[in-house]
Amino acid sequence: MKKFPAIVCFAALLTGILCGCSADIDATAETQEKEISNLIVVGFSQVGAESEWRVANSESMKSALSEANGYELIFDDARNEQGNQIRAIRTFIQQDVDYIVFSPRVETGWTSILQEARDAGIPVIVIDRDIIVEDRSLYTAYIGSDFRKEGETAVTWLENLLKKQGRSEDTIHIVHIQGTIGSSAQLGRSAALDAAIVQNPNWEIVTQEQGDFTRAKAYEVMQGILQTTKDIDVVYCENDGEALGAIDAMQEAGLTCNADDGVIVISFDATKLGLTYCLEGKIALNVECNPLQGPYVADIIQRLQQGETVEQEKYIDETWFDSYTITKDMIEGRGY
Ligand code: GZL
Repeated sequence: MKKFPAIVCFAALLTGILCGCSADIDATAETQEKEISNLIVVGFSQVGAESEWRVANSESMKSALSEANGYELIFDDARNEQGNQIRAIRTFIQQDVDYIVFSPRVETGWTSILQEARDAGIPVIVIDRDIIVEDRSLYTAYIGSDFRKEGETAVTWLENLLKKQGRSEDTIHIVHIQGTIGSSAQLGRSAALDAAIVQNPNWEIVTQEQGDFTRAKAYEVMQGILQTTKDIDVVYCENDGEALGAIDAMQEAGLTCNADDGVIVISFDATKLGLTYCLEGKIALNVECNPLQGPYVADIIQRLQQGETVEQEKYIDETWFDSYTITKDMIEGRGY
């Protein structure tokens, strides 16, 4: 909310009450109460609650942008619909929040609503997944992951494992379960596998299915695949939820998921649940995708409040884990 000195607000409120103006005194009082509160009002449009990763991301934002830290956070769950995100952002504009933050479900379709935010003079911070807009001045900062790099980490690890196993010339049958189509996480992770297929002519994509980053959908599509073939060497899942769903279906069909003598399952996110499957050997490789972006967003807002300029793109450092080196302590020491 745009701020007025407290004494001015109080005087206006007192005048309104004394002259017995209409019923909008309550609204005036409430609005001015908020403005007197001096909290930084942040409207946050979250994609949904589709995965453990997403839940951790929401928790990170809520704890960083808490009232105790000087914020009023207006949190909206878009239930995995871009239209709901656009409506939420428009509402934030009408509420004249100080900042808009959103994790875009998909990369495109944001120009118009971001122009509305700019016309209203409200800075926008994009987190997690990236967006594609011609005019990058439409948003102030992006903080998230380099998804193509995550995918390249995965395919390089797979090339090295197959070399170690003496399978560099073997035909490798790969099932590819993609995340939400059009999201930068899916586009980056898929692009890395597509490029690796060109580099490794002995790698064969058995099928490419949409798992939408959920355990339930991946279980369903993997069940369908197993009706047609069990000649599978690798399952490349674009997040932990999908990996768990695919493993559920494969184990029900009698397949073993293991890097040495079973199906090699590759996953992304490195949530505690995903890393537990790694410790059990069911997930061979888990590439980290860090959801703890709340503190980064708070830092960006504080710097903007001080009139500083901030870097427009920031990728969070990330690592990877595999079933050969993961330990229980490593898992217990993690923040999500
Ligand atoms: C990646 C994030 C993805 C996660 C999934 O930054 O957008 O969305 O990999 C989540 O778990 O659903």
